[in-house]
Order: sequence, then structure tokens, then C-alpha cells
Amino acid sequence: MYAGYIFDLDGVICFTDQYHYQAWKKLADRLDIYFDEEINNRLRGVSRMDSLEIILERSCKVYTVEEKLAFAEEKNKIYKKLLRKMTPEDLPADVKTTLMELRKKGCKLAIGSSSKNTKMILERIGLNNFFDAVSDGTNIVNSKPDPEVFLKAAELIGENPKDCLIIEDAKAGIEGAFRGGFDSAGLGEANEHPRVNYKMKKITDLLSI
Ligand code: B16
Ligand code: MG
Repeated sequence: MYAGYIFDLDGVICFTDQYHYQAWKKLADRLDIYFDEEINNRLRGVSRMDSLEIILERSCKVYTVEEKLAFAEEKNKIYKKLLRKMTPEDLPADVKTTLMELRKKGCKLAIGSSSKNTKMILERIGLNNFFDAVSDGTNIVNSKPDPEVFLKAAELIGENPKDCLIIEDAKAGIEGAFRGGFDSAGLGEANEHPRVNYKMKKITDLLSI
């Protein structure tokens, strides 16, 4: 057991991949850039602007910084509209059980997400005010694999990195955890990272770590 648990949001607590995909796809189609689910998989855990750079790899045009910022804003508007479809039903039952059990044990629980929409997503799924701390894309300068978002979360819950476990679905998140001196537990493709400490099949596996 750890004193603190720092959860990634997208891909761990809830699943917004499809909404990210639909929003990026709409932008890519408008700009006549090829985009598919495989490219979308590379965007997992990556910041909005870094995601845009990955999408623009397939473009033959060179865009200015201003144009890129406008594209990211355009995608975010579409994405936020899609997020409005989310309800507390989108909080998976096993995630809810895991969070409640850890809370019963007296552990501190935090979010460490790259997303600048964290607050809105937590509200949609009924978890606003649940976590002891929320560290996200709005309070960091460097995104994953930089450990900043996790270090801020640990600081906010008043625990040392060595006493916290990071739960991630992205390799970039496991790398960030390692660089920050945290242990990590992976789901899905995060388990391919050589530094992951616990390879989980499902989120409830956390309760036996
Ligand atoms: P936004 P996480 C990440 O969230 C997503 O996995 C990634 O696909 C997205 O590009 C990033 O947030 C930024 O999201 O555009 O909402 O700021 O997995 O770190 O919780
Ligand atoms: Mg994630």
C-alpha cells in the first residue's frame, strides 16, 4: 500500500479517446490531412499542442504559431461539445469501487493529468470535489514525460514521491513517474514501458498492490 495514489485521468479514470479522435478527425479532414485511429493512439497522454504537431506531420503545409494555436482551439471547442455527452454513468463501476476502497484505507488520492479539461471532465462524471488534489494541464509548464504534473500532485497532498504510486495508461506517464522518483502501475500500452513497477490487467488490481 502507498500513502498517496496519483491517477492519470483519460484512459484510467474515464475514457475520452473517442471524443479526442472525433474532434481531431474533424479538424484533420477540414485541413485535408490524413488521420486515423493508429495516429490517434500516439496522442495518448500527450499535451494538446504536442498532439497537434503529431497530426501536422502528415501535412505538406507549414503553419505559423498563430495558426497552430487557432487549430488547437478549434479542436478543443469540438471536443468540449462532445464532453457534454458524458454523465456519471461514464465513471466505470470498477474505478468507483477502487477509489472508494482506497479512500476507506485512508490513502490520499490525487489526479495527475495532462488535460486542461480535467475540471470539466471530473464534473461530468460526478467526481468534482472527490480528490484530495488535482494537478493537470492548467498548472504545469512541461507535460509528460516530464514529471512536473506528478510532482505538483505529490506536493499538493503533502507526500514524498517515493510514498506515492502513479497509475497510468500512457508510456509517457510511466516515463514521467520514473523521472520523478515515483513507482508506477500501468494499464494497457503503459505496461510496455520497461520502468513500470506493476503491470495491471484491470484497475481493481490496485487493491492488491
Ligand atoms: P486537453 P491524460 C491527456 O489526458 C490525453 O490522454 C491526451 O490525449 C490529451 O491530448 C491531453 O490530455 C490534453 O488534453 O486537450 O483536454 O488539454 O491521459 O494525461 O489524463
Ligand atoms: Mg491517460
